[in-house]
Amino acid sequence: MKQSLMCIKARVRHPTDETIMRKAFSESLSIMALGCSALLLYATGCARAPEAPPKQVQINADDKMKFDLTAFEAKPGQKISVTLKNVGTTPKFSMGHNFILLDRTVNPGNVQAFLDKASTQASHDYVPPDAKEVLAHTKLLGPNETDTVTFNAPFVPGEYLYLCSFPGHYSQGTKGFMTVK
Ligand SMILES: [Cu+2]
Repeated sequence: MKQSLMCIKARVRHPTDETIMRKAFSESLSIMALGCSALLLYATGCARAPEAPPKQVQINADDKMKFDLTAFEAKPGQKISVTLKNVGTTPKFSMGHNFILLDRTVNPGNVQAFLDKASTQASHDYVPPDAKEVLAHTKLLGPNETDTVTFNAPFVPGEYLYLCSFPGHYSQGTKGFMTVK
């Protein structure tokens, strides 16, 4: 019985559609009426953990070409909003910063190929157009500028490299990992 009540609470906390909610509620009630079989609860999906709430991540980039946040975690599929701020004072054309999240096929051992490709794309904020390894990115920011990108974390657990692709910045420290687990 306790499990059924938890199930109802979990659904109510994330109402996406009132009709579905009501249906779920009445379904749960009839299950309880049936004798609260654990097997039935499992079959209706009530045993699944509720979805992780959205997560906000703030990263600052400075004139020393460093990110102040070099690691953060995400749950599989979690909605993530990354806000990048350029806290430096050097003009954008010589010290712009962006945030690019890459697929896990890209790692520190092979990232140079991506950086080389990105370095030729100044007119695209150093983001290669149609690059399939780019999962999410902000625009290129000048001093005091801020941009937010919202995306769903991949469902595949692992380490996802993020970086600023302005030429030369990766090797100085504008990089980090998002760990999905
Ligand atoms: Cu940069």
